[in-house]
Amino acid sequence: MPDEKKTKKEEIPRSVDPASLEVLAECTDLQPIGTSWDRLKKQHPQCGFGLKGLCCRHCSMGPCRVDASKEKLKYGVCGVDSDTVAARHFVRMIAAGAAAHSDHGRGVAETFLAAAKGEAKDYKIKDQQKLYGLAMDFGVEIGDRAVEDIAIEVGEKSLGIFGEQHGPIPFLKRAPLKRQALWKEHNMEPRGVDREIVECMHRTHMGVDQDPENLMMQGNRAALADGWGGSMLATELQDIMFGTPQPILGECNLGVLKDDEVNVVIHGHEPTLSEMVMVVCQSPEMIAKAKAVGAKGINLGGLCCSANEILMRHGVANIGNFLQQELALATGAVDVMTVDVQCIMSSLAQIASCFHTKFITTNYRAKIKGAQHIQFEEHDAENIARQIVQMGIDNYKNRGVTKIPKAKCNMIAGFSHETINYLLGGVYRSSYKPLNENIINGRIRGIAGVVGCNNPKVTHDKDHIALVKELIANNVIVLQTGCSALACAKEGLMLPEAASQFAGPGLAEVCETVGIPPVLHMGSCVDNSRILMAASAVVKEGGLGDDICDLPAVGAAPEWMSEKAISIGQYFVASGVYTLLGTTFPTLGAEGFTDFLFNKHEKLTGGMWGFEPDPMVMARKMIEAMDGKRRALGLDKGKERVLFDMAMRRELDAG
Ligand code: NFS
Repeated sequence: MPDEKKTKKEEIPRSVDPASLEVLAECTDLQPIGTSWDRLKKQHPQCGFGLKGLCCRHCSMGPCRVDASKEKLKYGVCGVDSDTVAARHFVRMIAAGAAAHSDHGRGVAETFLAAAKGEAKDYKIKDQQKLYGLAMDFGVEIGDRAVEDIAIEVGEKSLGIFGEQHGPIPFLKRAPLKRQALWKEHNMEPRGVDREIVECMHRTHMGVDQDPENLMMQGNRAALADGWGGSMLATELQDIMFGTPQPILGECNLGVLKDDEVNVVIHGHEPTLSEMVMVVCQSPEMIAKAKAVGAKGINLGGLCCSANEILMRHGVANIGNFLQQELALATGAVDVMTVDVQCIMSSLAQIASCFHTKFITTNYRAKIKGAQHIQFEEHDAENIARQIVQMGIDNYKNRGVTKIPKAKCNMIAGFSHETINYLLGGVYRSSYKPLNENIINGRIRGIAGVVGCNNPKVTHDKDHIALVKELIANNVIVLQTGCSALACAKEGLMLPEAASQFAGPGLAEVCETVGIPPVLHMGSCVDNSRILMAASAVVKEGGLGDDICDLPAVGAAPEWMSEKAISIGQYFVASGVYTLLGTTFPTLGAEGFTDFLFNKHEKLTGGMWGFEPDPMVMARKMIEAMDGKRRALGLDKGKERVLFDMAMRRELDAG
């Protein structure tokens, strides 16, 4: 049996964020439900088998606890061993994560198609160039056709990709040629994400696929169908409808809530409603209504990835990341909060009921007991948004005492991969060449993608910040999304001046020359697909090998908690990136399978998983891996290497 003492956590500080600590100190009146930290404490000791991936409840002969190190528990009732139990569980996590991203993507595709057909009049095509780019990806004729016609065909093709039966899905072509060949060779090219997820569920059903490595072939396909499919589609279509992000100034942390304005808060993931709420909050008519009830105006703020979406496109204030959703309500200052899908704590309706807050669910997929449901319909988007904002205005007068912390921080968000291209190369010569040159000459040691959630098992935001600070101090440029991005933004790492304050001399010099922070906010979690695009662009620029696995690039999710993080990590691993999790790793009880993920997988895709709970050690492992890639590229010799320009390439080809 798992040792109780070992699973019992010592008390650790709940957060490093002063605003969160301030609200937590006052949070004594949320009983019986409390905060996630309170509930985690009550859950201790947590199930040791579950923690290590050794609990199987896929059939009613179980639940079985299967542990190879215990004679009695070597096999489940059906004969399954620990490696297969852990592998099945891991593949199901990938399937669930991929489903979440991709069902979001499908919702966006449906709104996009309705907008193109004129059935969702409140949405427009904002980025025509990107639409044309997508049309070319899908083989949709452009010619002199009307934008709407092209958009309809692109929308239909996009929707079709989710259910694509034969594959490979079209965005795989965006990867470096060598990567595409590797996927083909290993039969890893995904079909549509729907099909890959169904196959994950089939293979992990009792008595089907019992070979952990074969199971992971399917896990890889499903994850790739997410990263290069569902998630990438979500990002592309959102950019076309709402605009491709460009660097923009924003504010973050609980201190953005306002005492004298109506606070409207949106939480969740899908930007279709939040974009409309933003439009409505800015309308003179609604502002006048807010003033009529004694408020100075309407203050819109976001939480989690909904926040990232409207922050990076419009600079809308960002209240906080995953562990701050309960704290936002606990300030007593939220007049209305809407939630759509994903990462919404089940406690919110109860916490809202401790205050005057109206708590509204908006997606039929995600209803919550105790919440009011207002179904969001794309064809009536603005009206529904107006109804929600009006509820906030009407509720303003019911506010009791508020406890809004002062702490907030400026940040720059909105670094899409197109913007990075443009910033680095300039308007006439947008290119990743300056980035590649600076990696080659050693000013920049490598690229890290640091992403993912918060988890109350570790001190809120601490590991994100410690890891990212250590990386930039060692001249590693950091690309971020999701709640990790928000953690570092609150620490001031997403400001240009962070370069001189925190970055090593080489990285600081590059950032100061270009005018960017050393830590770049690339968006929400579906926007991890932007990091895939950036990595592919760096490979294509030349001089750093010919596949993603050749790059000095590493991924990490130090405070992860969601199944989406597993899907994201797996599509990075399948794309050739060494990717580390912090906090915990869900297969550690299954030695053979974990060894496959942490070591042997590299032979398959050039990428593998790692686990390291200490952020400083994690940084060291990431830097060592980057240095290893630099050595393999011959970049450790210290001599200036010359990037091949077109003339030199032609000469080479002729020779
Ligand atoms: Ni990503 Fe965004 Fe945050 Fe984690 Fe949840 S909000 S989609 S899953 S917790 S980063």
